[in-house]
Amino acid sequence: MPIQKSYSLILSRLHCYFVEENEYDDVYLKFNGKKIWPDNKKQQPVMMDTTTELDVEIKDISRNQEVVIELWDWDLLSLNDKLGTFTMVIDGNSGPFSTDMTQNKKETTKAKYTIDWDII
Ligand SMILES: [Ca+2]
Ligand SMILES: [Ca+2]
Repeated sequence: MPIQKSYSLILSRLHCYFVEENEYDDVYLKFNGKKIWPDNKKQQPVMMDTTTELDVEIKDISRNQEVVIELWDWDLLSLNDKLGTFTMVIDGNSGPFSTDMTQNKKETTKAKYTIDWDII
């Protein structure tokens, strides 16, 4: 991959292998303290063994910059729970890539997710 000044990180798919709650999690993604997905609603329900298309672009990422994406579960009657984080680094290799979620063990015991991503 040619060396560029900055890159865009594309989140393409979210795989759910195990949900935290019964039947489904109401998930959304955050980056730098802001919700970045889904666009037009608070959360997206996902069930076990499913893949959800993402189509998120995060611009102006530099080489070797650590990008930490948070996966949250929305709750109606209690505080939302941070299920875990995906840590990605653009290291000069070409994608596509897959990154497993690091579980937030304070609030999560079951959730297992992976994100597919790429660089442009
Ligand atoms: Ca929930
Ligand atoms: Ca909660």
